[in-house]
Amino acid sequence: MQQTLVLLKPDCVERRLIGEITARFEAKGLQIVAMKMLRVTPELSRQHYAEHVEKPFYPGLEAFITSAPIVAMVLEGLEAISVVREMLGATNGLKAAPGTIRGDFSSSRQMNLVHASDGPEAAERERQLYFRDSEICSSSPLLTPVMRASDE
Ligand code: FUP
Repeated sequence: MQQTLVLLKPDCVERRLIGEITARFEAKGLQIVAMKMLRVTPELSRQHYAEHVEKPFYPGLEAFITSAPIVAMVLEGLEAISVVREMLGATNGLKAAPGTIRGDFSSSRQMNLVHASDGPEAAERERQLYFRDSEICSSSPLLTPVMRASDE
């Protein structure tokens, strides 16, 4: 079982796609174990995008991610990190395959609607940026036996 950190970015919130995109994750069988709306500060942006801070596109990225509220969530499921990344599609909405979230809803490299952790280390680091341990609400959903075999 894995957990991954997902952000519904300012464009997702402004375009009122929170419900539509969250519904895809739930329909897939991922469980929301933490969720909150917040405004990303410049300091949080620099921590979140630490690997990009020195890149030429960073100032525009920071202006965008701090421009309006976001929704942060932790999703839990089998292979959740790679499953969610596949559901998002390529970074640039113009290149993302149809059927993926970015492929279906985004035509932009910057305004690509959703962030998701790209590996186990990032997932743990990013989860701690947005949530305290006490905010994670793990449980055993009653639906699990009708969504996958017990040995999967
Ligand atoms: P991803 O892992 O798909 O979220 O993408 P990256 O880590 O490569 O990039 C982080 C964010 O920077 C992306 F959401 C889009 C943005 N970005 C730009 O705005 N311009 C660029 O040239 C590259 C990335």
